[in-house]
Amino acid sequence: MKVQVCIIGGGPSGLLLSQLLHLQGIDTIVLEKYSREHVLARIRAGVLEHGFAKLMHEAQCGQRMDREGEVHHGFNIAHDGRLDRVDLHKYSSGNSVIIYGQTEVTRDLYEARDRLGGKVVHHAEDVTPHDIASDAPYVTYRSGENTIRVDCDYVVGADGFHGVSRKSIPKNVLREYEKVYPFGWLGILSRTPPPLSEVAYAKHERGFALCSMRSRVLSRYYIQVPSSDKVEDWSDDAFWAELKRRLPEELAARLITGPSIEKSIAPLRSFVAEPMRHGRLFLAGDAAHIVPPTGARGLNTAASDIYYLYHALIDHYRKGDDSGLDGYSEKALARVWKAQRFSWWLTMLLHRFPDRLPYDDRLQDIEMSYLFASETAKRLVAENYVGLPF
Ligand code: RFL
Ligand code: PHB
Repeated sequence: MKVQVCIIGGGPSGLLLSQLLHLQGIDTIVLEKYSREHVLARIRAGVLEHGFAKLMHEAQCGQRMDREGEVHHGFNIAHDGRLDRVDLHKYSSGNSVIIYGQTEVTRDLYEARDRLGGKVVHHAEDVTPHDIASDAPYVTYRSGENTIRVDCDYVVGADGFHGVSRKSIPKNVLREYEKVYPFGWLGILSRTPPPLSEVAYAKHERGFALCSMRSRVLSRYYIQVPSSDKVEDWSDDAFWAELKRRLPEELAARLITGPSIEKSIAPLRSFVAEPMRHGRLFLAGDAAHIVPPTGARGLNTAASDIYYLYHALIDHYRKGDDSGLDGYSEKALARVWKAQRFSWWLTMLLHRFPDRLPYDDRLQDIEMSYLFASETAKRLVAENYVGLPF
């Protein structure tokens, strides 16, 4: 089989790129290791930048997001028994974010791929890129007994943090930067109304907490837990009790609890791989970088990679201009590191670190009071939270 672009990974990055390229007449195939149901069962991002939403529209996938997503003009931070608000609209020149789950984004992309007859292979096993440093790369995968070869002009590695693409870049070329945090987020989804109309992050001496949502009737909550904790350690009752302890009284009193419909622990990690291109292989999204979820940047940063790559590939095929492809890694990484900085900063501000010094506690306190006393500080947070320009 021969395609122009072979995309490894059928998560949001891979599907979005294949849909955008297809609409421009560029032929792609998406190779996904798992089933569609498995991909759609992962509960992840909830907060989308307007730049991401624009790209979904360009991919002709924005209609349901417009109908069902909620535009939020601000978010809250609970600390020291009170609730403060960052007015995104005011401090980012009228911008906002959209609350629409990654599951729904992915579902819309799959449906769009179906409508256009896009090639998406599920259960693609042992996917392996070959000859990526040559002018004739190809990818092989196994389907049952058969090994299938896909010849292509370019390979895109959109196969997430644990994928194969990054690993196929020689070790002497790849530099990896990593910071692993000594805690994770235990998250639950519950069919209950959220306590506030906007997302609320909470800093508390027992640890971080987050009240988020997917809709007016579907809530998403997280609490910081030690890395050693297991999901089985936490009953729903224990989760709700701990969440309530970490929220200001007024907010805790508004919490409506119910059975969890999903419960999982996400480890917290910052990671960047450089460069994001080797020969004819381009990395995009979580395959190249991970942020702790605190700043809601992960999927949004994946979208900016896709934006740069999409335009670079159009320039290549339409105009024979390779400057976009040549500059991809540098351009994408410039924005990736800004997202890293913001996610790291918000993580440091809001979490309880097991090895902290009294000095660190005081710094955290002064950072928080400075944030809400300074118009400039609020502007910085708002500008990053709504997403820096692509
Ligand atoms: P994904 O979603 O991991 O998809 C990669 C796909 O590749 C497949 N795959 C393979 N396919 C073929 N061969 C192989 N060898 C393969 N290995 C893997 C996988 O099965 C999968 O389908 O990466 P992608 O597409 O780059 O998307 C990235 C996002 O998923 C991620 O950045 C976000 O979920 C991060 N994130 C958030 N981002 C935001 O922008 N806003 C948020 O509010 C937000 N909240 C979150 C988050 C991530 C979280 N977790 C669980 C880490 C909240 C949480 C709790
Ligand atoms: C979520 O709703 O899952 C969510 C919201 C904000 C974050 C991270 C996750 O920073």
